[in-house]
Amino acid sequence: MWPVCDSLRRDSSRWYEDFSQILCWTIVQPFFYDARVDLEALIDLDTYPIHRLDSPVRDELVADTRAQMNAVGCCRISNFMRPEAIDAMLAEAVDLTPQTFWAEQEHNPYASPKDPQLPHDHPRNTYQHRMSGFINSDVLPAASPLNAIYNSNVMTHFVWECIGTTQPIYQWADPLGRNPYGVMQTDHYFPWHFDGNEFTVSILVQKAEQGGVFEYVPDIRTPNAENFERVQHILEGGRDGVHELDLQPADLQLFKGRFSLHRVTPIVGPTTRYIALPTYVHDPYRMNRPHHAISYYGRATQLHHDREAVMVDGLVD
Ligand SMILES: O=C(O)CCC(=O)C(=O)O
Ligand SMILES: [Fe+2]
Repeated sequence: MWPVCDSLRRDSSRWYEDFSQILCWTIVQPFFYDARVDLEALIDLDTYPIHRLDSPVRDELVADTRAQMNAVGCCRISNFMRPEAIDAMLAEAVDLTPQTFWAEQEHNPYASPKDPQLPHDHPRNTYQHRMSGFINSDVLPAASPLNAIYNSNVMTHFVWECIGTTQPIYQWADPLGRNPYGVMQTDHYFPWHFDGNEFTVSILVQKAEQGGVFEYVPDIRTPNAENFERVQHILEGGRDGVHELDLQPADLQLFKGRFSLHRVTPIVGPTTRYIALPTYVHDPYRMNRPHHAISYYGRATQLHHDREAVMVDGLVD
């Protein structure tokens, strides 16, 4: 695969043999490589060479995803993952299912407490029934394929380019919500909400027989404007501006979860829907607010409480 490196290795002394790999990566290789992560085994790098900064295919891919993000606040890259990686993720998720935090509760789109100062039909006081689960990030084993994707700087950089932002993005500090698996079974429903983190990648691992469709309203709020009126319209069943994305296993989806109201429609049929959810943020220090962490992931850590007061934008949550 690397002709220059291979010829160096063939003719080399033992010392060179030992260090040629490092030299190849650090000197000869003209593009990114994250030495800790075997991306080749996880992502279809032949079709999507996200590690090759010099690749025109990568340039086109980034341009296409940015165009999708600009048009509809969301993008999809079909068959991004290798089938073997999806098999490994499914095996991991099934294995960890007994450790799922199942939530059956009412919550508003902001995962925040009620506000008695506001009218009862205000979006902050509009609670919808949620039944769904998360395999929290902190139960993933060290060798988890989902952790491998999330820990890849190549991946973070690629996501950043697809978003087309001038601000840096980071992997999230939140120990529970940073890269969980979402788990939904028969009749489960994940109602309209905003995420605490700005950007979410979704990798569908197993699709429900029917339902379990991701719906979203792109950029319904901005960092300084809640747009409660439009949010209320959607909560009351309005469909203005609602998009659907019928994600397929192995696709990658990227969306702006903090600014796009979104939900997952009820699951029909006996097949569990599993989805991997790596998240990205502009401020790597901040986490979900404790109320949000408790209602989504079952608990809040001391860190959630310590960082509760940090504000990253002008939004209520
Ligand atoms: O399951 C999905 O497709 C989206 C999940 C989601 O919105 C969330 O975990 O906040
Ligand atoms: Fe979400």
